[in-house]
Amino acid sequence: MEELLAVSRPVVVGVLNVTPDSFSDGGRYTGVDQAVAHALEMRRDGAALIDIGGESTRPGAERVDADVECARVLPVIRELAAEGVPLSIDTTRATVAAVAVEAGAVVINDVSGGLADPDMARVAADAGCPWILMHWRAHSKRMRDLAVYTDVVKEVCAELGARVDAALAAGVSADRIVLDPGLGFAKTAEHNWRLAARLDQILALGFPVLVGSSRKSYLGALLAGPDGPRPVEEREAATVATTVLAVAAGAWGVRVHEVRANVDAIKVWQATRDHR
Ligand code: PMM
Repeated sequence: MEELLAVSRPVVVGVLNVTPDSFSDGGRYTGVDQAVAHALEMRRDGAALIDIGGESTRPGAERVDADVECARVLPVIRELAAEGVPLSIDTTRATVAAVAVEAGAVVINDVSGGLADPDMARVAADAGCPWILMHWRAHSKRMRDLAVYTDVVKEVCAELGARVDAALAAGVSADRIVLDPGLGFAKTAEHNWRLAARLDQILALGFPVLVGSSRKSYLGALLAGPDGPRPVEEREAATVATTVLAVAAGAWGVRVHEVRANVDAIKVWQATRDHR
């Protein structure tokens, strides 16, 4: 995992939701064989890490029990780990993170940044693996009500800083921490744009930064036509644009559904940078 955090930046993280209800790919990869095949395809396309999640975090989503989450992710993690695929487990539950790491996941991606489960910091410290701490305020049912900020950039930085302090106090080493502004989580479109525009402020906290903008609804709203928001599967070009802007701003990585287009775009940015 050293190379993921240190050398091979920017990292493209491929999304693998083994859920029936995620907003973009819900229901498409619920069978183990389909999920494994899709992950291997994303690896071939250049994903450095595959992020596997068994609980939808879309606004308004119902929670599922930990055993359902485990039953969804573990068989897929075991098969992919056996193939040598680097995996992160996208969960807010410490028990799920612990068994996922035992099954072969090498990164914990916690959209609550350790807030949802007080045991997560200990599990991350014990595992000694990279821990992605995302900015979050509440589970899906309540997050819309909490999208209230006076200065979103300042408040997200302060709240992420508090999560970092809690992680360090629990024994997580600083060089295992990755931060994420949590686009779409307790944020309006305006909040997402402000955060995307001021990634430098998140980077100034001193940790690698992951950005998850892929196909999110603020892109659908930006591209809306007379029939309403642009459908999820037609937000790819906009996603690629956000990827280029994020890596140019210094992001460590991007979390995306369509790996190939985003890897291609990063190559274009890298080639241009290398010819300066
Ligand atoms: N977004 C989603 C889920 N997990 N993890 C991180 N670190 N950052 C994100 O922005 C993020 C995430 C929701 O999107 P999905 O339903 O497409 O997975």
